Amino acid sequence: MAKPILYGADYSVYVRIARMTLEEKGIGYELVPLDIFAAEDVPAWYLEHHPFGRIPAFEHDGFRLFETSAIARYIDEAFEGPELQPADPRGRARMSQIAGMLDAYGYRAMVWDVAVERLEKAPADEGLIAGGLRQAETVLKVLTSLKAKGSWLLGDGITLADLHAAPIIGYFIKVAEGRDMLGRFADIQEWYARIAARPSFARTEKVA
Ligand SMILES: N[C@@H](CCC(=O)N[C@@H](CS)C(=O)NCC(=O)O)C(=O)O
Repeated sequence: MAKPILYGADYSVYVRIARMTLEEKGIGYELVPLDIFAAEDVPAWYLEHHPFGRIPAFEHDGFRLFETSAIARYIDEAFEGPELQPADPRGRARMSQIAGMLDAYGYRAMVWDVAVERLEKAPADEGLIAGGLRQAETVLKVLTSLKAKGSWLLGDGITLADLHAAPIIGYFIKVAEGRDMLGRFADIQEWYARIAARPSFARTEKVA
């Protein structure tokens, strides 16, 4: 089978979700650099891979995909390696719910409104940060309530839910407010320490 190709940049949390999935499956892949925030417009050729100009986009043997959850599922189902989705319908539904919740309510608030705003803006918009923190707190509360017993979000086996959550929370805790808040959610903090110790996490760390 041909090596899959991922288009994107190592700073992106969504690219990291897809890369962690490839790493956990033990699949070699090519990362084609695509800096979506470069001063120049998104190149026309890339819009054929992702018409909305976001990263990542994925390609395997001529099969093209965008949307990270779809990419992660394809990687899990099309390749040999450890299974990263629960076998039962309720576990799968929970997995999709967690990824969907993080996409809809977690990503913008935790990554952009809190972390990017604090790290990159001077002066930072404190109202935006405060709103982001309020939403982040709800996300962490819900994650705590949805977390199953066991090492991982859905129980004893690592799944795509863990791989979806780790890069988003990893970005959130780049800033003190994020670290302080995570510290108030002991179960999620312990889970995060566990996933941050995976080789897939270290191997997808942004190169400085
Ligand atoms: N729904 C998309 C979201 C991807 C996404 O938003 N990626 C960010 C980087 S982490 C991006 O490309 N942002 C560019 C922009 O907002 O213009 C997915 O699941 O892949």
